[in-house]
Amino acid sequence: MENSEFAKVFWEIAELLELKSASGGENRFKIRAYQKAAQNIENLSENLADIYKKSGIKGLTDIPGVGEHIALKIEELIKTGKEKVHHRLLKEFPHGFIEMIQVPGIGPKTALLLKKKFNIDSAAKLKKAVEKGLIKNLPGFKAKKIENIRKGLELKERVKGRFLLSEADQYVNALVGQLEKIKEADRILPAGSYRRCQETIGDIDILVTSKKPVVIMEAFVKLPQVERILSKGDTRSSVILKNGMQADIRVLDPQNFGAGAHYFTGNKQHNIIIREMAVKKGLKISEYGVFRGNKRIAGKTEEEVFASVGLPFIPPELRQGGNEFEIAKNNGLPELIELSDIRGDLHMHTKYSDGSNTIEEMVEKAEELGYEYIAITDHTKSTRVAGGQTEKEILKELKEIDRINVKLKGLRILKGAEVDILPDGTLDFSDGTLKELDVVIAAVHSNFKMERSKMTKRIIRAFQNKYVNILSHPTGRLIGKRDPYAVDMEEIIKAAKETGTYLEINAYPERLDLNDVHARRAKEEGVLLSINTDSHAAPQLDIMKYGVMTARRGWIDKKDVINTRPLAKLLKLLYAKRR
Ligand code: DGT
Ligand code: CA
Ligand code: CA
Repeated sequence: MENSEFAKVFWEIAELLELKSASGGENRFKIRAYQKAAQNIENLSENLADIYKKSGIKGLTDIPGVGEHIALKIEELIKTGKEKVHHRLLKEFPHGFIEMIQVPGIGPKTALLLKKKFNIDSAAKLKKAVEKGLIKNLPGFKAKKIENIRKGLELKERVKGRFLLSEADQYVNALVGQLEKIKEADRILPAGSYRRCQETIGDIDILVTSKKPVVIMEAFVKLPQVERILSKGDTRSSVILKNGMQADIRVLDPQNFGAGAHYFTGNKQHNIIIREMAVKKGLKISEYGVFRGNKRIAGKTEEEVFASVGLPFIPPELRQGGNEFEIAKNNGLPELIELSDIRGDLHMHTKYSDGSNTIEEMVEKAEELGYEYIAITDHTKSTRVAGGQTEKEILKELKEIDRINVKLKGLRILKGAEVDILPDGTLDFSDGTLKELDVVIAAVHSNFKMERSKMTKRIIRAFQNKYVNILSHPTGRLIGKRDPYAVDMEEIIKAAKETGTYLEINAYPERLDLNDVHARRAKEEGVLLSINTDSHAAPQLDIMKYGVMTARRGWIDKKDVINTRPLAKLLKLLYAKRR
């Protein structure tokens, strides 16, 4: 089982318990515990089953948010593939119910009500009922609420069948690990949207080179991650994995590695343009190589393929079928940022608000990553649900940071907070308190449905505060769950530039916000970015890679990012606005 499958079981238990609690009973605390465990498991870089194999229950309980109770359930899942509570709940509520409460805008109470009054118990039935205008005369169901449900259904439809990059990542790593064990496999390259680091992945494409394709095929369809075989041939096969994702595999002769890698990486539009360029030079490019007439002139490496049409190597993330060709030809490609360029993480939560770990535990993980600095940025008072601190309460945390810093050698903890931008654009901490902080992250956590111009003004007003350094998750979107709020990004970018405020690329897999397009626009306008994890538990500091991937898709260079700077330079950038 992959981590995302374990997580899914716990998310479902939480959701189903919530359903139960809507009809009376079940406590919040228990539900929250399941959610926390699910979230932490999802963002874990090491596989749960491996942890269990190595260190047993003890290894599991070392994971933040996983206590004895949850650890035993994980053990049960590993041993039997099932878990009792989950199983019992699934029997009690029809499966369509889970689907239905996952529609943005539908909570457990609404779901139960719809079932009771209209016998709606699946997303499909709900869609029909909304389309036909059947949902009416229900208490609390105003036109606006029904409109929100309609939008929620639409959003779900749009992302249907696509998976978060982080979820694909777990499967790709597992599959590649297995394929590497086959001695007939020469090179193994996960290609397609995964290699281009797109924020969502439709299916996984894996290229393998080998002199013995049939052996590879036989082994591939038998891998433990495979649920069902869609097709199986001598050089290509497609399967459905345990999480419902499709994976395509293609085997080519080793001499075709470069041409094959280029072809299967895409995107489609990029491939089409390259082929047109080749045709103009009297060449033909396919996954089998570059040809002049019947003569194969290149194809062993991707560099050769690009060179045949007069281009330098274009990194996969930039193969977007846009203006990468022109820019590459003029030697204008950026030197894309890499994970190893990151010197610290400026956004994370601890037990002082809604995080699972202490400051010291966050520090320990940061030291493991070789960071020079981290900023602790717990929530402030308006975000009550996330344990936001008052101005008085944070003083205790700041003192603790001082105490720990004295003891630390290589790493420096910066004092910070993730401060709420209130509806009128003021902040929920006074300047007197903000002054005590090294890093002020500002974020919108309420009133998402504001009108576009009002939301834009709200955020720009926050930029005008000289203590505000970084705008966190600038559009508030949650991939597949919540659309970005209406905001004029061009205005935001302009205002960021004018005020010396930095924009965040939030690395949380369902946020990736700024997205690639906005990140590129910000760079063009000379706005600096900060790539942060927004971690709520120590192991999540590892999700930095998804932020870096998004940055790379946004043509971002190490120079464009403040947390690639050594500490002294970073502090200069953070304090620049106050002068
Ligand atoms: P996805 O799976 O929807 O996230 O996106 P991709 O880009 O992984 O698309 P996929 O899996 O359909 O195909 C993988 C790559 O294979 C794609 O990026 C480019 C190449 N490819 C697929 N179909 C075509 C085609 O009809 N023409 C060309 N030139 N290339 C194709
Ligand atoms: Ca694909
Ligand atoms: Ca595919």
